[in-house]
Amino acid sequence: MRLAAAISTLMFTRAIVRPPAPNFAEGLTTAKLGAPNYQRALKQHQDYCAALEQCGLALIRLAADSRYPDSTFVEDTAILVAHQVDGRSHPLTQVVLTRPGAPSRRGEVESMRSVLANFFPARVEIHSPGTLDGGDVCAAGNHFFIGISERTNEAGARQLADLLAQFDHTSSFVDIRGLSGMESVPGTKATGLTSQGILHLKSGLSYLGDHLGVIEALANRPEFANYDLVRVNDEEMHAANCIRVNDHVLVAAGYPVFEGELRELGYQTIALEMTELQKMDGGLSCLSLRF
Ligand code: CIR
Repeated sequence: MRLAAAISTLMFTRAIVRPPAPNFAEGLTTAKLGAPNYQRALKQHQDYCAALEQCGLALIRLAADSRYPDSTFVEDTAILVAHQVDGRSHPLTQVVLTRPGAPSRRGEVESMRSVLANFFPARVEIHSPGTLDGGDVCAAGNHFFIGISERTNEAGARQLADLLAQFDHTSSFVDIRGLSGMESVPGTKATGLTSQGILHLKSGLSYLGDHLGVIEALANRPEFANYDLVRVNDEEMHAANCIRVNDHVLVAAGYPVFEGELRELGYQTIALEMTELQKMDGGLSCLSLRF
């Protein structure tokens, strides 16, 4: 049996979200797509929130925080390591507060610490010299893929792996530094790319329940050999950052080949306009913390 088929999909009941602040355009970006339109970004975020609610989630809506222009990308600040009871996330879920690789984003963790304290009694954190962004952590059932990237260093990845082992979860590292060849792809609509490759592991990898969605540049990595893959072609690379939320998969609009393949495989998709968030290297996964 293929490994992925043996993994059950976690049912989520809640998500933490934070809208973009008015100075959203002052955040970090490598995408050369121009400045985002703030009103459109807000609308795209609202539509995203509505889609999460359509999937059955109750939202914990944080106030926009202009101290941190990238703070709408809440996923980067914490890793939620789920314990399941009857297929649902349980209060025993472990929380790992991250230490984002970009110094301008480190302060985002403090407010997340107090929000998460309302839900989870125990929290641990990544310490210096480790750095870790949530966007580099892809949970696939009880196994976690941890990207080593420009944001997540080996010390941070190792700290997380040790914590996961304490929580009875396994992990493997996927080094995405220097992933080459992407910028030369003609006509690519991909963002989330640095001059070396992808920004975060989940810019190129998603766990769908029965499959991994993965960009071509990562598809032959031995770490994924035991999984059923849905390959994302080079022109649609940005589509790889999609999220399975209960019975649906949220995908970025405008990537018909990938979305069509998901539908053929039986996934119910919800396509969402992401253009303004993509301009700041954002994708679907980074806009919420789901549990
Ligand atoms: C950053 O560069 O940190 C933000 N502008 C984008 C973060 C996107 N996060 C993610 O993919 N997990």
